[in-house]
Amino acid sequence: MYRRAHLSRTMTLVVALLLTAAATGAFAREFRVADTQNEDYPTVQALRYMGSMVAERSGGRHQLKVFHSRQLGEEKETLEQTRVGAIDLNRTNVALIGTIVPAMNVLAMPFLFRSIEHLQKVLDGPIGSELLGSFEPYGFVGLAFYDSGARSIYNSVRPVRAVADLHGLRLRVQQSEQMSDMVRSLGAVPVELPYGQVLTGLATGLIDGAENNWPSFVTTNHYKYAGYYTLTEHTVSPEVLVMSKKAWASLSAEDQAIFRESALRSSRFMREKWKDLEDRSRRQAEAAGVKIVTDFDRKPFEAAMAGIYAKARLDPAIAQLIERIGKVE
Ligand code: GTR
Repeated sequence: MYRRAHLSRTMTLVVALLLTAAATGAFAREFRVADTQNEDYPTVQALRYMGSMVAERSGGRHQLKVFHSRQLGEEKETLEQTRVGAIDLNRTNVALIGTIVPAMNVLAMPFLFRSIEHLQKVLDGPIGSELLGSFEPYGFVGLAFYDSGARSIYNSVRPVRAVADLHGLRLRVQQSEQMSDMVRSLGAVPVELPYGQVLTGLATGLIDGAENNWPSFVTTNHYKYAGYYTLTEHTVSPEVLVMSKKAWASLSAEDQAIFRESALRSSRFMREKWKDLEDRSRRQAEAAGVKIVTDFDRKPFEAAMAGIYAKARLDPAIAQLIERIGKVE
């Protein structure tokens, strides 16, 4: 009798402990993170850095397992999976998540930011925090932005010095309506392709070119097929790290703070790595014979975007955000 009572008390205690552990997220867990870039890319390094901070600060309870190089799929699909909680964290470009979270499209608006410094001011200030807080209705929690330079147009056909030179060129864009609209506004033909298909697209002539920052242009080998890079610097669309709301809810408040803080630190870490790779990539492309077009008038490219702004401003919240960003000094 005594033994049975003792046993049941022990069981109750065990169950209570397990429930507390579950409620406080004290169970050790491995979180799966998706990144489309290669193993050495600064975003992947930043995620690893975040992973070691999370492990250290949680006393080894939580780990991040980073899947780079599209191991979990292309950005569009991994985002859907993150949304439903099948992937825990995702480092994606704002242009992709902008198809789900409209405010992210604003960060991918052509010619909105005057410089990288302007972008950094916005991301590091109150607008950046507000934007990170705006993901929840869409199934995500925004953890940090990683600014990743400016994107420019490259192609294999001719040096582009004027909008007219783009006429009829088939340019790959990310799977985003806004990016397609942008290329169409310049008189080129947008071809929406996942990142992993661009190299084959260039090699087979399915597309004539694409647009991206220096590190992406070079680390993917696109520069071996597209020998003309025009410094349009049309967007400075940053990357963003999101967590699935489901995974977030499994963390205790204390662990949530650890994730947030580690993500923010990883964003500073990435900033340091970035500049160096950007310079090295540009030099590598130049050394390989890529013709860089810098002596051209950027104004007509900018003017061609009027339609995109008119479309975006149809949403009053977006119009207001564009205006606020413009006013950040
Ligand atoms: C890169 C970005 C990727 C991906 C890629 C693309 O600059 O880091 O996340 O969006 O561009 O063009 O698909």
